[in-house]
Amino acid sequence: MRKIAVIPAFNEERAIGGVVTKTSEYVDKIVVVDDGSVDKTSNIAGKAGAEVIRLDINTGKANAVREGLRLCSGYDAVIIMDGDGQHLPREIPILLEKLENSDLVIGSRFLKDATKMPLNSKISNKIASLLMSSLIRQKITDPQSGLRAIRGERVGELELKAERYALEHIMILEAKRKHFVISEAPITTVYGAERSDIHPVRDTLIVILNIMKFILRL
Ligand SMILES: Nc1nc2c(ncn2[C@@H]2O[C@H](COP(=O)(O)OP(=O)(O)OP(=O)(O)O)[C@@H](O)[C@H]2O)c(=O)[nH]1
Ligand SMILES: [Mg+2]
Repeated sequence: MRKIAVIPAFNEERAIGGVVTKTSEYVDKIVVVDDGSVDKTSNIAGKAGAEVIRLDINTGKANAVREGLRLCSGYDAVIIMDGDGQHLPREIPILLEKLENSDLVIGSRFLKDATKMPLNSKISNKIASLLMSSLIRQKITDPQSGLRAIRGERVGELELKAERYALEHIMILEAKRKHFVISEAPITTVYGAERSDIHPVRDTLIVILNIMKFILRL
């Protein structure tokens, strides 16, 4: 099975080297997408062995992932993971195992011990979970999770008409509309000193707007 990982990374010079090195144990190729980082993210990712897509202007996580997915044809499994070190590359095989009977596997922090998750994240995740589960009529415990696996032959069916952090939600909605088999796998998320680029108000509004556009097929 040929496997590729797509890692969006924006100003992640502290973590990206380790993420690429560890991930390379589990996949055949790694694509890091860096759009407009002002630090050494691209350099470090390249030295660690990743193919780097470098865009000059920051376009957001959704666009970064879309760019990375363009390089995934010919692979049987596509892993998408964060570049900030919050995901454990050694858990990739857990997702790949689930992918044998699914088209999209979402790593869920709530199927494992989530006690270390900050309270605001817990609340926003719970609300997102209720909303997304009712929209697709299937229980999704962690719709915002960035660690996923997609069956390679189906990746091209996803348009991913999303902006910034709406990517995760829109991917689930599009997958359901295209009759993907969606499942979840338990994963760990590391909460440490990483900084988040999320602007709570702006990014929540973008997510809501993107979901509304999807439902109205705009
Ligand atoms: N290329 C690119 N990557 C991005 C962009 N925004 C976020 N990312 C990456 O997407 C991943 C997740 O972003 P975070 O800001 O950590 O968001 P999160 O992990 O969902 O949220 P936290 O729990 O707050 O950390 C990280 O690897 C970021 O570097 C962007 O505009 N461009
Ligand atoms: Mg993060």
